[in-house]
Amino acid sequence: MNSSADTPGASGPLEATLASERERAVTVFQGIQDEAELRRVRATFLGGKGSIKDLMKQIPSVEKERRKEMGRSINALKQWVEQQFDTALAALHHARLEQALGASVDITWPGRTPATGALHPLTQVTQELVDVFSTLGFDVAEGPQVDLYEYNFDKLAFPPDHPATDMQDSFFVRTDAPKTLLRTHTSTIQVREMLSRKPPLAIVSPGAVYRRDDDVTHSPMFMQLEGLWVDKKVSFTHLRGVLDAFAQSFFGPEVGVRLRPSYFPFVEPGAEVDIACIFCKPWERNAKRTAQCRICKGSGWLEILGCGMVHPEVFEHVGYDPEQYSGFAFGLGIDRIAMLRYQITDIRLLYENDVRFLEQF
Ligand code: FA5
Repeated sequence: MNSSADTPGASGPLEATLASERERAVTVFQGIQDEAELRRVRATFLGGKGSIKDLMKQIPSVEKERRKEMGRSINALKQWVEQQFDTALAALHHARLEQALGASVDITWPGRTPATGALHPLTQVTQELVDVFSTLGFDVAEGPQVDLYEYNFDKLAFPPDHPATDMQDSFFVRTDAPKTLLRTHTSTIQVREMLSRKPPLAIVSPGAVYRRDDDVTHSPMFMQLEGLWVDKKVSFTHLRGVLDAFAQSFFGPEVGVRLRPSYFPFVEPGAEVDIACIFCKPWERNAKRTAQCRICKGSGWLEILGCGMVHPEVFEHVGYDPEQYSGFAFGLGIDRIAMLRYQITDIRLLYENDVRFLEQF
């Protein structure tokens, strides 16, 4: 045993306390399994109310010539206690480490998959759509979600009394001049691109749009992808060719496309586009399955977008010569495409951010 502490002769009560505290320090830390308990015991010696403080306080009562020696002995005791404590603490840490290293690990257990994020289904579909149209030669254009009323309606040849221009249908930001609103469709990009570029141009533009709609297939905020191709001698046949190529590349090579006449103020002629139902697959000629299909309601067709040849009045509004140039435009609902692809029956699921839903994609 190290006896760096002076062993005082038991010539007085102070010396007796020093000797007994020294003995106590040898045994008292042994066998303690808990670090907090070790520290509590240490404080009984070295704390503010510990025995060593007490001993210090008693020095003035010792004869003058022995005070120095007493001070040294108390300091030696202090070091001795620290030493005992450090040894006990190191032993405790060592025992804990041994225990941790000794614990057996079953390496046959399946690993825990770390939670990873993923792209939102609408982002995935948007990226795929952009990929398909990029392959067909379209650039990607972007524009603001708050835009001029003029670009959203007037330049696209909407008559002033068209129901879509009503405050009931659109979210207005400014109702005084210049009127601004949350764009109700991505067709604003047609105007912006044509005002800023000379033809020829071929662009697609995905983005969020807003309308006062809210039910299982209509959301107040939703996503559209606009397409526009302007050049000399662009014809309806080109439009048809691009739509066929897109549908077959995106939905599968068997999927047919049909166009039905429709009206949009900024195209002439205009059409609504259906694809053959990708759920009952009418091209496989299983009439019974098609008749019972709940998705296409037995028709064999699903509506996916609106399109048409750019109206000459729109060309005039953006400074293109309609005698020289022609073009086609289309606008598809990205939410609708995502709902078809993943068989989602309520559009609101796409905007609720429920991880239990989103982690399926
Ligand atoms: C338009 O918005 C036209 N701008 C499309 C267009 C562009 C036509 C270029 C011709 C030339 P429409 O209002 O039909 O058209 O909307 C297009 C698609 O957006 C719809 O087919 C539908 O899939 C989707 N859509 C419309 N309203 C909502 C809504 N509230 N929630 C989700 N999707 C919607």
